[in-house]
Amino acid sequence: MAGRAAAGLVGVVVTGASVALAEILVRVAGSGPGPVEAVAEAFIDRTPPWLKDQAIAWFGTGDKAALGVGIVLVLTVLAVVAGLAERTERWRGSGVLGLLGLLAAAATLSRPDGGWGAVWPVAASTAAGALALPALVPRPAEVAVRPGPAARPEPAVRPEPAARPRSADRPGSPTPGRPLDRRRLLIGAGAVAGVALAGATVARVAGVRAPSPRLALPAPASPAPPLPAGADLRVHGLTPFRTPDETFYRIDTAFVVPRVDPAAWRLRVHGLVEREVVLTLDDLLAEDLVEAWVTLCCVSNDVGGDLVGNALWLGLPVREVLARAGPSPEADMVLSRSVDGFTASTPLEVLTDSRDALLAVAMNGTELPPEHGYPVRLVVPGLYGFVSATKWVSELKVTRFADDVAYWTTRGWSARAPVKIASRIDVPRGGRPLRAGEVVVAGVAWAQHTGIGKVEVRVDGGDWHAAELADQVSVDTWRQWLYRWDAPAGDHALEVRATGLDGVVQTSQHRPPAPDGATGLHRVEVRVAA
Ligand SMILES: Nc1nc2c(c(=O)[nH]1)N[C@H]1C(S)=C(S)[C@@H](COP(=O)(O)O)O[C@H]1N2
Ligand SMILES: [Mo]
Repeated sequence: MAGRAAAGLVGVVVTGASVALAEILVRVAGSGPGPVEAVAEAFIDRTPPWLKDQAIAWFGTGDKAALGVGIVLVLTVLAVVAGLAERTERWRGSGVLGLLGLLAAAATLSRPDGGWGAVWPVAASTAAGALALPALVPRPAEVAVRPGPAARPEPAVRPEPAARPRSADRPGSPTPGRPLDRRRLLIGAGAVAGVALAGATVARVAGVRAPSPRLALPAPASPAPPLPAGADLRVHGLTPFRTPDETFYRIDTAFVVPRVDPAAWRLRVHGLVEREVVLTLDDLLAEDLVEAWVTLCCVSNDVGGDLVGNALWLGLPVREVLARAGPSPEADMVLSRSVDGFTASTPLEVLTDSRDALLAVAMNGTELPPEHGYPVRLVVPGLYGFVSATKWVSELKVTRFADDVAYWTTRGWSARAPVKIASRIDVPRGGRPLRAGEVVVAGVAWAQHTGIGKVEVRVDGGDWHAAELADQVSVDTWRQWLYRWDAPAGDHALEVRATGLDGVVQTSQHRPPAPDGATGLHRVEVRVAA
């Protein structure tokens, strides 16, 4: 029993040390994804849409942390299996580690920032782990058959087993010889593993936390008009008009946020164009930049959800860059690509009309935070993020919907996805009972690139009542709304619906996010005390 526990423990220590070693080697080599990152991202890329939706439903934007915990758990179980397998037969556990290494190598090969040159750290550390395992796992045969000072024939009658300790593997046993060496080795390996793991963690955290180089952001050639005083109704609990970077939702397939060197950043515009264009960051920053408020929204946002935010963006209109490249008449789509391989399909006409479709370099007055696309991302008013808002963008391919398919489209989501009109109740949000009398009902509504014309509230399925609207900033941003409700005691259901400036009324028909955005009315149940 103790032997098996020790074997399992050795399996975990050796596997952990091997993974940590690979992570350190990757960091030292300075290129490619670490094995954990590669496996996580390869897994994310192969996650079926229903599972992705379920993950977002369960964990929200904590889905990556959940995946990380899941990977560590699975790895730990397999490490114990490796230790136990090694105990039953030499090299069997090494085989398990080898399979794990192959899996990590395959994942590394499949990543856009991976490839053959990035595989050696995994290969080397897997080999080290596979060699260490047989040397460190205590095997029952070696424990039971300890060669004495001289070989003795087996006595016909075995001595009482309890008469002497059978195993020198026992804690505190002073018996010299192999088992003690093994324990020393084990302690040594544990120490190495601990140091390696700590090193890898420090490197990882330092890499993630290190501030991105500041950019010499120019003043906007076309600044956004000052915000009207009435753009924010300043109601307690109501989502502010401007979403601060720290609370702006984050959705992407990157397990580890890509770190892009601004000096090395290039945007390549190619495909069905008269001439290829390559832009450096200095080129981009030297242009006349436009500032615009744009509300960004995720297609996975369910009715009443919070995968939506509004920020002030600064960037170069995409149409300027496209005009320089000269799209061919047969082109109808731009496939934008990020350094991590993510792609989005955006209709060419949306990127060439007058709207503020930007190659953004700043968010709310400063550089983009790494998790929101530093140094450059796309922001396109009116389209869900998965078909427009490519972060860490590195390439614009002018093409046709008939010829190219984007990341999420190959996973069952639409190729085209304009944002659907939506409205949300922020206060009250249920829970604590309300006091009878005037209750402020308030929230936000959005219909990007159309604009919100009207918001209405109804109680218990009764008549619709017009809500007050905050000042409109642009047709590309959400609008706060407020309704003063004279609340009678009892249980009530509040519902909200919006109407666009084009007269289209938000539908009450409930549909899930896949394949092109949820519909239905947000409903909040409240209890009003007498
Ligand atoms: N490189 C990259 N860009 C991406 C994504 C991604 O997975 N990878 N996700 C898109 C999706 S689905 C959305 S909703 C927006 C979210 O942008 P945010 O994280 O800045 O809010 O980014 C888009 N850009
Ligand atoms: Mo999204």
